[in-house]
Amino acid sequence: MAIKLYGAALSPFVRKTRVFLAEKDIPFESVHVDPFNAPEDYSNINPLRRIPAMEHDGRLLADSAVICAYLERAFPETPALYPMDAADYAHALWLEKYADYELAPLTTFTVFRNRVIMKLMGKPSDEERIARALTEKLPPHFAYLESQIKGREWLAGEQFSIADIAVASQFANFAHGGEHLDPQQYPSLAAHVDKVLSRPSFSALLERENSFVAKLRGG
Ligand SMILES: N[C@@H](CCC(=O)N[C@@H](CS)C(=O)NCC(=O)O)C(=O)O
Repeated sequence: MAIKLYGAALSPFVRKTRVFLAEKDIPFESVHVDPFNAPEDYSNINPLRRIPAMEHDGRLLADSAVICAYLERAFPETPALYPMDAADYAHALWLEKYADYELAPLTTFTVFRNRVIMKLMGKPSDEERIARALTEKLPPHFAYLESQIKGREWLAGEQFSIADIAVASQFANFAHGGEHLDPQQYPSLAAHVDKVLSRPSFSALLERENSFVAKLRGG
């Protein structure tokens, strides 16, 4: 049975799963769900009412990390997006978690939410909160990630993986919020994020997202 992926453009977690599916060349149907206005019965699909959620072969799954882990096992004939080596595998999971739970509250739920979602809702952006994130909270995370990618081609192991997807997806929201990594301060990380976001799997999604966000932020 075809895969149904529930979610909306601009969510870093939905983008992560869409990129993951595209990299594996797995066909899927996108079902639009606005998490702030989801139908009542969406609770049957995800009891937390968050996006993304997925349906495959009568099974319902929620959470981008769970969905990607499932897809890796369910489609073993597609390119592997988790390293084989145990230590590299653990490191990929660590960096995915780091992106989802340490970067996301700042890059997405602070910068992006205030500059884009608040604007969509006709509400003011909390620029003080953004300034604190940019000057105090984000620099240690950027320095750590710079140390993880410096001198390497990929964040975990020797191949493109879930770690690269999860980290870059948060930086896409940071950019939608009008912020970018300083290439002088974080040269390896900035180059890596640009490289990952330029892959066809990301750029196909970002082309449409960028024009929507540019219109919204410009108008
Ligand atoms: N850990 C979850 C996070 C999902 C998440 O927070 N999605 C946001 C959209 S970016 C959402 O649905 N928010 C609505 C809510 O929390 O009520 C994942 O990786 O899927």
